[in-house]
Amino acid sequence: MRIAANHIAQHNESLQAKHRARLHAVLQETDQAEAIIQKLMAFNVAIPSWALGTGGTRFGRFAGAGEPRNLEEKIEDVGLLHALNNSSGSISLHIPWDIPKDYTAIRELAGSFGLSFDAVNSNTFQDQPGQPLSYKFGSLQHVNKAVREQAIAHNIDVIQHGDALGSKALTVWLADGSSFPGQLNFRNAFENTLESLEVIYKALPSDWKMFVEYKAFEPNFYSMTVGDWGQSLLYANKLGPQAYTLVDLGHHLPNANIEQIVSLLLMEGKLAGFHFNDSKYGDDDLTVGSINPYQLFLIFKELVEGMDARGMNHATDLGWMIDASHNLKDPLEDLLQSVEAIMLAYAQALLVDAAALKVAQLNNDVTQAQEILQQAYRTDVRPLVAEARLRAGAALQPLQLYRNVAVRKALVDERGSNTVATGL
Ligand code: RM4
Ligand code: MN
Ligand code: MN
Repeated sequence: MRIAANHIAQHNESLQAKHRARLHAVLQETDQAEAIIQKLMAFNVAIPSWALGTGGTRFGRFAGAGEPRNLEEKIEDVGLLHALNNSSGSISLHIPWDIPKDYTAIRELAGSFGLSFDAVNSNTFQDQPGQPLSYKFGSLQHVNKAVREQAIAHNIDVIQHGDALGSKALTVWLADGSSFPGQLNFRNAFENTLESLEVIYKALPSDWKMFVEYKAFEPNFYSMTVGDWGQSLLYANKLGPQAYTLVDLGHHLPNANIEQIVSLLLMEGKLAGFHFNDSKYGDDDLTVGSINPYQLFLIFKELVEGMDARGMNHATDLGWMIDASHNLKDPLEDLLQSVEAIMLAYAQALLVDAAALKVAQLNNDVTQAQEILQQAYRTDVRPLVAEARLRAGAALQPLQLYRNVAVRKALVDERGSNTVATGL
């Protein structure tokens, strides 16, 4: 299904007057509006191929209706999102959940929706049917070299799939670790993992990056072999200039100061991948901005400041991706909400008066520093984000249009109500 351009135009027309009035109000708050709108128009967040179906929990999975049945339909779904918001212009594949059969046809299909392929993700946290050796006790860390070699070969295979599609990065997230004290030797697990990553690193095309993603716990509950940003940074530094740390917002221990982590990784030139989601307890993978939007804003403030300090391009120098998936909402509605939350936090961060904040910091004016941040956070930037969409030919209110044209019903009519997308 594709959303007809005239549907978008009609929708925008009907909301135009209200939008103008709202935009006018924000323009009174800042003289940066035009620059912010331009940056918002350039900004894109990749959609993970595994978030287009309803996610399960370990207790069950309640498939939604009209879920994409194959990679082609997943691309079509991301195309819908991108048509609605102009900010979802790429898709991130998880292998082997989504193995492309015909690269040229898949590239053409994606191109017809204005989409490209973001980082590819390897999967050595599950055993696949017919796989000779099990990952039950880890993959790249495994005590048995043959298991490590199998996991290395899989990662190299993933690079090849990604290369054929035009991806430029491999994300390695490992479930490796231990669930009981004494189960493994920490140093050996680290050394095996590093040695395995070194082989994969050597297989990277020269213009590729490797993202080493950390996670504090789950599925292992005593130790994770890439458990925090310090460990990820150790691997990335030892591997070389093409290796970086990836921050997934849900992968920290409770109350971690993620904005400080982001700031220091950027300072070291070692942050390159980002997974957005929200959580209250652990790796909850909830809709971005649904639990703690202020924290999201603070993280974006550090991202903007840290990227500017290094002269980085906000839109292209970091791999921005949503990594959320849950079992209640329509996945496409959920993703529209996540992208919106990201754009809002980004716009708020761009609104921060960096020069005034610097003065406040140099004067130890704590009250004023807080005022400056909250002034930006409390400004209603929704009209700026909507204006960026309007100018790009997307919808003023993506979710509203999605519902008005009954996208899900059309997908159910096309695909049926008993479809199950591959993924978690
Ligand atoms: C992990 C991690 C990875 C994602 C898998 C599905 O917790 O966030 O990025 O690929 O889940
Ligand atoms: Mn992740
Ligand atoms: Mn996760």
